Amino acid sequence: MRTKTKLSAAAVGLATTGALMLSSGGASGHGYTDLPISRQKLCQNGTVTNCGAIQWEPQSVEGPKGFPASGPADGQICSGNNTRFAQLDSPRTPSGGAWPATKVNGGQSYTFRWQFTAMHATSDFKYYVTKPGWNQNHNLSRSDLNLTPFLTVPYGGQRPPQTLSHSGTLPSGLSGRHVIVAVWTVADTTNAFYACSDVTF
Ligand SMILES: [Cu+2]
Repeated sequence: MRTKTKLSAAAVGLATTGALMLSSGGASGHGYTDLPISRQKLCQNGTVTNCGAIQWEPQSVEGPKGFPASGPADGQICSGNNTRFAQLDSPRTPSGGAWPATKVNGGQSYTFRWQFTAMHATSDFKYYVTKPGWNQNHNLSRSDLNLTPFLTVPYGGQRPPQTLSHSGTLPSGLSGRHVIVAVWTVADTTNAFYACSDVTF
């Protein structure tokens, strides 16, 4: 009897989870990068404060796919076109400082990492980086970026594990502060997830 009660409780729990998934469209929010650490993760872990709603849902930076030909508008790339996450687009944190930056070495291998709360069927992962002399004083735009990804990881429509790491070589010839834009393109929706990480070469 005791076991049966537990099973029933578990079944109710699953049903509730399913209902929540459906009510949020089933694809609203579900992954971010933590290596190098992304702006949304810095907000979530409290390193950067007063970020607004993103601090509760770093996995929710979901926007239209197809970057750079389509995708989020210039100035809204880091928020994936979500105005409620506009804090992520600003070159300054909500308290006015520079975004904390991860030290990286150009020309060397780096292991990028994603954390997923929903493992969507995936087309690929692509990584972009800002160009030498990019404008650090405005919201990130296509004109700031090398629009050819320095790393593409095809995923063939598979679902990733909860934590996914892959290695790639960081571009050489960059120095000082830059932004890496990671894009996770979902195979079976019109969307992708965006994560901006501040780095120092
Ligand atoms: Cu999702």
